[in-house]
Amino acid sequence: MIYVISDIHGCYAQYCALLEKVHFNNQDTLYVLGDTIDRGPNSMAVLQDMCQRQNVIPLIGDHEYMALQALYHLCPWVKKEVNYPFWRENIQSGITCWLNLDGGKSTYDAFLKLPRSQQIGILNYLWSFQLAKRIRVNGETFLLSHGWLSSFAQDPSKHPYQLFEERFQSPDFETLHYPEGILVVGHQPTRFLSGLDEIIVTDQLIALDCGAYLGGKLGLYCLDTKTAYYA
Ligand SMILES: [Mn+2]
Repeated sequence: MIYVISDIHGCYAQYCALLEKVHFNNQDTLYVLGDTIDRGPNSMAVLQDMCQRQNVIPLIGDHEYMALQALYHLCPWVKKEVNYPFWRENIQSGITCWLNLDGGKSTYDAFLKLPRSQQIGILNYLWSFQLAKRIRVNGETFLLSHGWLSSFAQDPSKHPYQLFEERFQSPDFETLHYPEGILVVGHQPTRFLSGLDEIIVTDQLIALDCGAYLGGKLGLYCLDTKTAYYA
């Protein structure tokens, strides 16, 4: 089975409960559509579980993007060890914002407690998260991304920085139209769209973020059976 989930935000217990609920095994694939970390209680445990599973495919969200930059600058010892290029020099306000407003402090504290070899492993793992993915399931095309995209096609003339930030817009459901397939996103809690902590499924869109870190639910959706699961 092919499953999608988003915005785990450190809610490790609910993440484990969902995998157990669907009897997730080596024959299955889980796409994680970003914002695995920050705000919730146990971000590092989520990452440490995901990175050990070959059949969990991570996509990047704005929280991984912020963490990559902030941790790179806050932890000078990692700079010699990690192999991702960093293009922003002056990000002090971004770091302050991540730590104080975006729930990065608990992620940072947990990161500092890891042995340095594991810190490097986590950063390289975060850097491996893909921007977006197009998959086919039972004859249907699904476009997976953390957030809204102006176009699903990647424009090679764009700076990498722009390519990242484009993925982190909130979907505009009024004007949504992707002829290439059904857009699957997180980022925007569904309670702010429908008033309910439930996965939204339409002809064109699947919105997954059921506000786990807000006291809502963590949602998991099976693209094969079109079934939603919650924890
Ligand atoms: Mn987000």
